[in-house]
Amino acid sequence: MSKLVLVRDTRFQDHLNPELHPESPQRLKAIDKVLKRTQVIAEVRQEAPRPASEDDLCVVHEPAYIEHLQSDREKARKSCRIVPLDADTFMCPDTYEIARLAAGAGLVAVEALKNPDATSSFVAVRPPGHHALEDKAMGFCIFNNIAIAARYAQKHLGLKKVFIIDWDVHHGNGTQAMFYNDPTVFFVSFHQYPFWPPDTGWYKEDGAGDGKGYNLNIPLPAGTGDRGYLKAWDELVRPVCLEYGPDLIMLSAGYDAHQFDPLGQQQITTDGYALLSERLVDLSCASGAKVVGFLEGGYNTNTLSQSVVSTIAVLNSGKLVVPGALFGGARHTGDETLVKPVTGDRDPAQVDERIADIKAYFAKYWRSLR
Ligand code: X5A
Ligand code: ZN
Repeated sequence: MSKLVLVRDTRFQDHLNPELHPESPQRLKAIDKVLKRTQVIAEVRQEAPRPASEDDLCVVHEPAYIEHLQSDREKARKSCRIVPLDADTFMCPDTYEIARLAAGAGLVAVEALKNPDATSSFVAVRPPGHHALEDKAMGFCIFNNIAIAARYAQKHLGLKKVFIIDWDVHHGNGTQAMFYNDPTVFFVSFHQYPFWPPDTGWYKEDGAGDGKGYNLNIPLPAGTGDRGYLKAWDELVRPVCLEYGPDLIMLSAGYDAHQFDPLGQQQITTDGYALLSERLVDLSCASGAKVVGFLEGGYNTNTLSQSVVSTIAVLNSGKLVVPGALFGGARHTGDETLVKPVTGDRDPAQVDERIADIKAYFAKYWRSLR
């Protein structure tokens, strides 16, 4: 009885960054390996991706940007080289096609939710998407996969109100920018703050025009762990989401807030990601909206793969699946049958104060916070 549709493809391993770049094909190879070793692969339904059309992409991206990428693709092809799009983002000869396939995977995942048996879907793709702007590649991202799929869900499935939760350690600046004026897409981002990108993600960035109050940033200090994330979820995300009443919930699922991630300084455990995923199931049940997850960051291939598979297993079963039971001896936590007590934050008082400040600020928009 599988409730989750997984969209994956080995072609997503063909997007290459320069050597030693953290966003590597190994990330997806590791996820595939854990999906197989745990047998979770046999429990889910799989669908193949298809490339997004230029029209699909142009709903959120500038046509001139797409043309620019096409000329960069020619450059990469002629030189047989990896060409830079910005300081961190690169294009190999195959990247353009693969990035289109990654965006298209999201459309397949959204469409899969038409099936009454499917309550969720997940796209295990690269390149990631949440930093990509209308007219600019950024932070390892080329097309904004989740934004493209959100618009597609509204246009082709008649899902009017979309609630996006972004738990990648970096602020989802691209997604925020695309929906900043739009009350039909509510954007929530948890992120380490201050961090990268610089100068975005403060909670006073709360939307503009008709979209005022529909952009919720949850900037958390370095050292925040499971406790702080779960508390922010319970006190901010859950009430606001239920008051908003979405037709679809989308997740920018980055795993770089893990305690062993090389890029972030947050303290989420693999168990913490399982608990956050359980919260997502709860929100889906309570709101009646289905869930589609998109892989974003996460650069420790061991903890990335176990955390991603935990999310998939929890969404697929509709209840908490204990990572210790999934990974057994490969996860050495002592008692494998229990979720460990959640880890603390380095400075819980500072986290509590931040959550209280955000709650007080947002209470003017959402009565459930009063
Ligand atoms: C998708 C993602 C991180 C970019 C960091 C650039 N991007 N310094 O995690
Ligand atoms: Zn990230």
